[in-house]
Amino acid sequence: MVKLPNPFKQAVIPLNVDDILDISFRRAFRKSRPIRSRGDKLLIYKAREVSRIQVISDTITSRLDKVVKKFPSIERLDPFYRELLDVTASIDRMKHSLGAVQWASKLIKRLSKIYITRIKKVNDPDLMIQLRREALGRISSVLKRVNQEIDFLREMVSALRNLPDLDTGIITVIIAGMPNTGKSTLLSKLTTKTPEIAPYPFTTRGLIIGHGELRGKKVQFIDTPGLLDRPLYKRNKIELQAIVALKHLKGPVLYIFDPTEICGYSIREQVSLFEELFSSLEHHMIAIINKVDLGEEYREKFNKIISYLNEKNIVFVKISAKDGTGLPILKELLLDYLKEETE
Ligand SMILES: Nc1nc2c(ncn2[C@@H]2O[C@H](COP(=O)(O)OP(=O)(O)OP(=O)(O)O)[C@@H](O)[C@H]2O)c(=O)[nH]1
Ligand SMILES: [Mg+2]
Repeated sequence: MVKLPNPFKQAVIPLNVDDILDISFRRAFRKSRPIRSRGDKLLIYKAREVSRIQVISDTITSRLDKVVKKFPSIERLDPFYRELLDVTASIDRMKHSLGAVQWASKLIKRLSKIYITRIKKVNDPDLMIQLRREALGRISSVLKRVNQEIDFLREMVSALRNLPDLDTGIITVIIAGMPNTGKSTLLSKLTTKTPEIAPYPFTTRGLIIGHGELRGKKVQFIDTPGLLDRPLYKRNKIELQAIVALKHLKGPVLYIFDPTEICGYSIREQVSLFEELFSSLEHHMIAIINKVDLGEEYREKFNKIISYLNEKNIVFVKISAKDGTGLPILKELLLDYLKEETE
C-alpha cells in the first residue's frame, strides 16, 4: 500500500478565471460545423448555439468540480495536516472558498439549462444568438464573481501540495536545538537515505526529513531549522501555531546542547530555550549533550550542563554527532521509548 502522507498532494490547483474562460470559449467556438444546405437549417442553428452553451458550461464546471472534489475532506484530515491547513490558509477561509467555487459551478449548470431550454423554444436564428450571448455573459459573470476565491485557492493549494510528506502513523523523532549545535550532523548519522527538504509554513529553511530504522521499525527524524531554534517569545501567533502542529506527531524530541558554546550561543541561552520547549511541547524530551569529542577541552562547561540536567532529573546522553560517540546509547534510549509506546 503506497499512500502519500501529504493529503493535499492530490488536490487540484485551479486555473485562474481568465484562463478557464479562455479555454472553454475556445473549445466552444473551435469547430462550428458548416451548415449544409440540406436538412432543417433552423435545427442546425439551434443545435450549434445549444452546444456552445453546453460546452462552455461543461468545461467550466468540470474544472470547478474537480477542485472541490479533489480537495481532501477537511473533517477527516489527520490532526497534523489539519493544523497545517489552518496555519497556511485558515480552515474557515478555505471552506468558504471551496463553497464559493461549488456555488458557482451549480449556478452555471442551472443557467446553462435555463438558456438551453429557452433556445430550444425559439425559431428565430437572431434570437438564438442573442440568447446564447446572454447566457455566456451571465456564466462569465458568475465565474468572475468567485475570482478572489479562485486566486486564493490557487495560492493555497500550491502551498499545501508542497507541505512535507510526513507519515503521521509512525514514530517521528524531532531534533531541536539552537543553530549550529549539531542538529543536521546528528540527523545524518541516524538516517540512511539523503534527507528530504520540504517547505514548512512560516519557516525559511523548511523541514528536513530523514528516514531511519530502529531494530526493524521505521522511524522518521525531522530537523526543524528556524522553528525550534530560538526563543518562543520572538515569534508571532502564526509561527507558534506551526510549532503547535508538531504536537500531533508521535515521538520524542531530542534537544541538543552544545556546551562548548562554539555554536555561538551561551549555555544560559540554550538552557532557556530548552526550558521553554520543555514546558510548551507535550513531547517526551531527551537531552543530548553534543560535541563530547571536545569534552576534555571544555570540561567545566560540560559539567555545568550535566549538573543542571541532573538537578532537574532530566534524562540525557552524551554524544559526538561528529565521530559517533554515544550514538548506540542514544539508539537504545529511543528503542526504550518505542517499546513503551507499543506496550
Ligand atoms: N567537534 C564537533 N563538532 C560538531 C559536532 N556536531 C556538529 N559539529 C559541528 O558543528 C557545526 C554545526 O553543525 P550542524 O550539524 O550544521 O548544526 P545545526 O544545528 O544543524 O545548525 P543549523 O542548521 O544552522 O541550525 C558544524 O561545523 C559541525 O561540523 C560534534 O559532535 N563535535
Ligand atoms: Mg542544520
